[in-house]
Amino acid sequence: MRTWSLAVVVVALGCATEDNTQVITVDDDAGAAGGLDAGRGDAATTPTDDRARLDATGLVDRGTIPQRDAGAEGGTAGDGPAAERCGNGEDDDRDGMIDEGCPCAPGNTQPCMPGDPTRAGVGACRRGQQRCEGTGEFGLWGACAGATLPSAETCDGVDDDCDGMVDEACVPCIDTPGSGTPWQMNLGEGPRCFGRTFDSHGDPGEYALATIPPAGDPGWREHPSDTISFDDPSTLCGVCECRAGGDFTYFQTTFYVPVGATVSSLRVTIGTVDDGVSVTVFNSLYPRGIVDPGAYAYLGGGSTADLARYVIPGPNRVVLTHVDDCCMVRAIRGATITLNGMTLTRCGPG
Ligand SMILES: [Ca+2]
Ligand SMILES: [Ca+2]
Ligand SMILES: [Ca+2]
Ligand SMILES: [Ca+2]
Repeated sequence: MRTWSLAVVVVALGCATEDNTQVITVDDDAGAAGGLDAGRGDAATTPTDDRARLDATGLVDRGTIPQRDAGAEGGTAGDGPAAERCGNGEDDDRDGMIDEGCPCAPGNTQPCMPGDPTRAGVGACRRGQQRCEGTGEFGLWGACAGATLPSAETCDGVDDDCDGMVDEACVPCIDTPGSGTPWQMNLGEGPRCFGRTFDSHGDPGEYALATIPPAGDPGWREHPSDTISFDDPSTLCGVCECRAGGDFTYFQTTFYVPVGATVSSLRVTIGTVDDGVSVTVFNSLYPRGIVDPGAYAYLGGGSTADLARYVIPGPNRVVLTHVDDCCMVRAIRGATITLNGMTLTRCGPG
């Protein structure tokens, strides 16, 4: 890295003595190289090394390197590298060195930002600090340490590339923590009798005896079907009368909503269920979970009411509480979550 970076500067200086047009081209390359350095996180070590070598050869001539004809590039004047200015902690000429050649009082420090200074303070990007190195009356600015530079945008609620947009290009998708499948299943606590008999299968009152396991409960297991396919023998036969007891089985998934995305509708649809299911939404707004009055499906199947009002940016955990309230069938199949009319699928790579 040091050799390559130095080579660019030497080429720039060599051209500078011959042809101003060539200088413009090389200066742009140097700027791009500075960006790459920044991306790989080693920019902090480069400026000091290069600066020292340049100083030693007496080749520092900040007056000629930054020449630039913005008009010829079709760019807007002032949006590209300019002449290096002292004392601002910024790499004005984008040559990978900050305040190079600028005298300073040894021991002093200043905030600094490698690469594009306009990214500093935007999103995740933060300035670092550089120290004036040397002894005697004057020193030179050393490496910029501790800065947070732009990185590739990932869907995490942070503006990683510091362009002022959070999670741009991210779409809502299913991203269940610690699971290779969309759904996880938890068999819960087994059957219990209600002490009363409900009038209908999957009556909303039955779920009062259900206790949804926490997201990190060790009882969660990956469920192999993308849309749920559960069909086990009923545990209620001979234990509780029909609709007088229940065995609850839980299914959880988490979908992610990017900041800025509009959620106009959210429905959970159950293909078939015996005997019923309720849908609970958990997120930072509803850490204890919320069940809309329309968030039930009854014997047979069906869709919930629109649950969009409970959805927030970031992770949203959905738990299906399945109830078997009567011997002999105990099953649920074909569960999908539809957001803005589109069925949610797992988040793609990256
Ligand atoms: Ca510079
Ligand atoms: Ca500067
Ligand atoms: Ca992001
Ligand atoms: Ca961004």
